[in-house]
Amino acid sequence: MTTTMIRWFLPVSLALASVASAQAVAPPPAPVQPVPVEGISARIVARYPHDRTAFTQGLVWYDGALFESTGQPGVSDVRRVNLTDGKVLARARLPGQQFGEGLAVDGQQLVSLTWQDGIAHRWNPKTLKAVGSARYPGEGWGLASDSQSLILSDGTPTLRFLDPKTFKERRRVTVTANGRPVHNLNELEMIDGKLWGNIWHRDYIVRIDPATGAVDGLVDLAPLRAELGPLDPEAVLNGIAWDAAGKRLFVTGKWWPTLFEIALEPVAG
Ligand SMILES: [Ca+2]
Repeated sequence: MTTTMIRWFLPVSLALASVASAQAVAPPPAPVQPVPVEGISARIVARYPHDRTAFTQGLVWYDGALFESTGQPGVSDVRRVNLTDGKVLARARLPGQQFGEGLAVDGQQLVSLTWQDGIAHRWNPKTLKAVGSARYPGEGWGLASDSQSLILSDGTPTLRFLDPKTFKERRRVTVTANGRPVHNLNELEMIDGKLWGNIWHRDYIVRIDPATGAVDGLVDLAPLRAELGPLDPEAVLNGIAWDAAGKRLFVTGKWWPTLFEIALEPVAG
């Protein structure tokens, strides 16, 4: 996978050449220093049942439990899930036709996005009762927290860092791999200071330096997808949750029958 997948990101020498030719009339841009992209493999540690009706948009581990947000109009929810059998222990429906999106932990509460409604909901994780909301411009796709800010993806290469209370934007970064913008960033997860993100309709996740937006790692999860057999074309990889206390990493996808615990290892060579 290493060569093929990393080649997909490979760059932009032509774009850089055209930038150079424009230097006669414009100040030179800051030099681009491509960051090497490490190939990472995923070893399957465990498989658990996953609700095949869950159009997974967000996945987090919090306080010893798995929480998931789902999309689609009229059926979107935020739910607490029993890891071992995949059963929904509790759920809160989103209002009306709101299309649920990413989910993150902020302090002792959960925060979930909506796709095009511009509304974020705040939840009590114990009761799954709504305890507040906030507005934001544009679309909402994935959400994660770095303990200071909420980090929002919207399908573009831009990540927005938001004040968790007001949802006011603090800063933004453009995610790039070898200098090339990375589109369709979706579900997110912070793990030990790095941000991990699904790429929508791709079988891999990327590791992002949240300070610069540079992708410095790539995990090929095609083998997980392959073992599930034929699925709906929209049943794509989407869902990363990190159990920091147990050092367990979970991934799943929209309408997937399985949630995987995986261990990441460098690709030899
Ligand atoms: Ca997540």
